[in-house]
Amino acid sequence: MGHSEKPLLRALSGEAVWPPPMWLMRQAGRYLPEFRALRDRADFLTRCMTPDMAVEITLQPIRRYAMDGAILFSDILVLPWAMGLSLEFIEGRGPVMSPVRSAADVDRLSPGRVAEVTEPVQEALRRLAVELPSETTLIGFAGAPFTVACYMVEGESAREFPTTRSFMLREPAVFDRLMAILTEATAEMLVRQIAAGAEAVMLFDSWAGLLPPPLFRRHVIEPARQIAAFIRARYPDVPLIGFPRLGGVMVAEYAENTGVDALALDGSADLSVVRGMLKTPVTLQGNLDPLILKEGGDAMVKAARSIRDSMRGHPHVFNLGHGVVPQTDPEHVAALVRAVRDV
Ligand code: 1CP
Repeated sequence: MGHSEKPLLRALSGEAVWPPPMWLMRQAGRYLPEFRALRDRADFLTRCMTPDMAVEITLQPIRRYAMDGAILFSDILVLPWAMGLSLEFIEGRGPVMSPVRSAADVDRLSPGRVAEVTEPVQEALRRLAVELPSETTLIGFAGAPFTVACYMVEGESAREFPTTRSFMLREPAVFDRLMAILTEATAEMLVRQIAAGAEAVMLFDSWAGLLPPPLFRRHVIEPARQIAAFIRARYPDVPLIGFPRLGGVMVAEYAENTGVDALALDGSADLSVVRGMLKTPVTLQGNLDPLILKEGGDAMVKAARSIRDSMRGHPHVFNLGHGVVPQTDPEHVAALVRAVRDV
């Protein structure tokens, strides 16, 4: 299938495709028995940095469900790790890093070594570009600078990231310096992913919703605008999906001012209302609640169809509002795929 005939790429370039193309955030993961089988063989970072494993895990949900998009198996925290920060994924606690909380800590980062350290990621993308079915779109990704900074300053996950937000307010110059390093490194990393075969890229700003409007403009919209411009200057035809999670009414400004091609929405957004807020049309992606998918049944089919049908005639990529939760029955995902594709 030619590049421009892939349903997901058509939708991301602004075409209303019916039924909408679909893929799911965290479509590769712990809810799949074939993922759990591999998981016991190596730790998380090893799986990300070993092309054989990253390729295999990326392909698992494609084989099972023929999703329209294959998102590379990796993690947003590979970038700070590649800059030299220690990183461990601890069962039940999530990612743990050595915290960055001073100018000296920021100066110790080594953005210059990222390209070399992440070479196995590019290798996985090159192999996937060859191995994927011809109608499937290969998606690269990165964490947005603010969300990655949250994990770096906090040193671990948190519900509200209080240390990071206090640090941002108390040490704005140091925080700005960290954001500048992350913005540049993220843009360069996404361009390398595209060079290796990614046909679309997504920027995950999972914690964007924590910021008040002036700081949302400064730390969410402005870095995304710079990253989008950097990519567009080199690859004008590769779509960028932005995900300012829980951004509320700020998502309209995000879509207008960043230059992203598609706006991914969390489960709290009403797609029709957001569409009405936008002056420049962008493709909308989303946004079934992952817990509705976990429960499954008729209620899930109804909720999915309601989202799908509300976007009929407009450019839409069907997805969840956040990642698949590990307790999800793989049969519920199969039922969701049928619900979205049966017309
Ligand atoms: O072995 C395991 O179970 C590890 C779980 C896991 C997985 C499967 C982690 C640790 N990361 C991933 C893969 C991953 N992470 C992908 C792969 C592709 C796919 O979607 O199938 C992607 C796109 C991510 C992105 C990611 N990682 C985000 C942004 C999206 C989101 O979920 O908000 C974030 C915030 C992370 C950090 C992270 N990595 C892993 C965990 C458990 C977390 C979240 C910790 C937290 O809740 O704060």
